[in-house]
Amino acid sequence: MIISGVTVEIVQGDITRQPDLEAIVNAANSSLLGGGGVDGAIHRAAGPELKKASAALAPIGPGQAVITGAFKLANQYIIHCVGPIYGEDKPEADLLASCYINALRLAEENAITSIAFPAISTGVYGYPLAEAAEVVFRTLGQLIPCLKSVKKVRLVLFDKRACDTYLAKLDSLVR
Ligand code: AR6
Repeated sequence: MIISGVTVEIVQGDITRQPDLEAIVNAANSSLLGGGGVDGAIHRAAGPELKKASAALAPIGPGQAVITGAFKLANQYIIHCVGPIYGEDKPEADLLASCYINALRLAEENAITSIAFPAISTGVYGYPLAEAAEVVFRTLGQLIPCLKSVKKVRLVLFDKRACDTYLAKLDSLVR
């Protein structure tokens, strides 16, 4: 799908295996020391140097984002976001939207042309996938016309159910 000259892709896959994109986004926690889920996969793939680089930028709160190199990964950058814990960090939708806003702001500041996002907060942090997808599409719809350097945004969903949920939500929003 192309919106205002920006390609938006929805794919099923692993965020650590997107070698054609300049930046990937991590769903981290405030310590930026690594963890489970996407965070664990990214830290394993990037190697121990990542922990040193990211921990030096900690702590960050829900909705905030910081950028590091990608070390052993094929990408150039990793943008670390902390999503809201559903039911705890409020207002959840605004904090989740801020992750996407701040990640894209950092991408623009670093002249990044392509970026992959996982479904932030929808694992350990418990954000219902369809609800998160609505926030993601609404936020991207507002931001994309303002992007200058970013030309490709890939939403990477780990399993088929997540991918189908995103596609169904998108379908319901554009109807
Ligand atoms: N590639 C893409 N998506 C993935 C991958 C992967 N390799 N692995 C999991 N997902 P989560 P959160 C999906 O829990 O909810 C960590 O411990 C997963 O199916 O990784 O923001 C951090 O350190 C889900 O849909 O992130 C924090 O403590 C989505 O990615 C906490 O978990 C997000 O799940 C953050 O929780």
